[in-house]
Amino acid sequence: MEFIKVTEQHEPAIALVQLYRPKELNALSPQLMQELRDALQQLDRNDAVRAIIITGNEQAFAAGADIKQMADKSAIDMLLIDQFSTWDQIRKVKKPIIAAVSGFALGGGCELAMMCDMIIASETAKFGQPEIKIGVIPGAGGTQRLTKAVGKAKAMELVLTGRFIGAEEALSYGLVNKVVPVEMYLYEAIQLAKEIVQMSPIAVQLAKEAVNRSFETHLDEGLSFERKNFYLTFASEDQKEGMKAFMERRKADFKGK
Ligand code: CO8
Repeated sequence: MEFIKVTEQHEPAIALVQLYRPKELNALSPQLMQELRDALQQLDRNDAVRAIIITGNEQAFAAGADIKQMADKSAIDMLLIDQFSTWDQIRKVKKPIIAAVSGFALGGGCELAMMCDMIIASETAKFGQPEIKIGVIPGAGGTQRLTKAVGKAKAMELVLTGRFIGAEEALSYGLVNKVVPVEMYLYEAIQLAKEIVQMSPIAVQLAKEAVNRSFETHLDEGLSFERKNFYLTFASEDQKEGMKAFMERRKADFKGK
């Protein structure tokens, strides 16, 4: 892989995926996105991995889709290149994904961070959907996920003006989970991942799926989906172990079965 660096055992059960196109501020070219998709799919299949962190570098998480590679394309070129199928495949990853964001998370970069399950931001992080400034609109979920995350008024403002917001402002809107000094953002993301990997991976997967379902459906259907996933946890050995450990006043040892 040229633009993605994967460290599978960064910490036990935690994989670190780094976007690595530093000179272009990690602009999300089709090749980078395909490599990211391949890396995430491999990690999703790897039983030793229970949580994934996606990060960039201090300067940029990602400054958006690669404008230079898109500039002269026609609508039909874009349709045929069909970059969004890669994004759709990434969306289907079952394991929890944390975005560790420092610097620019713009356009597709902001959309990629929002596609992750949680965002840890450094104080220097800047989020925005500046597509409007180059004559287009967000295309990888920005109008939908940003609106769901921060509400209509702010989403409309950010999408129509293209202005960036800092990490604290993003925190105040509920876009990110936590803001920490720049030297801590990766560490904080790892701490969060470490908590999650101690849980039953089956329950984590079913919970992630159920939370995500709330964005896609109305309450009745969402509750029914949640209930079925809840029942399903009772088919796992981890449920027996978790409840037994509670009664025996010890820490559960979840095997992912
Ligand atoms: N695409 C390609 N190259 C980029 C991008 C980008 N999005 N962003 C930065 N770069 C390159 C610059 O061209 C420059 O390279 P070079 O020196 O060879 O010209 C290098 O990265 C450094 O950038 P700057 O010199 O501009 O650095 P500054 O610190 O002055 O500015 C900014 C940083 C503010 C981040 C600025 O680079 C910028 O505004 N970038 C573009 C941000 C943007 O508009 N993003 C949205 C892109 S459109 C999009 O994401 C649509 C998503 C739709 C779905 C995706 C699937 C198709």
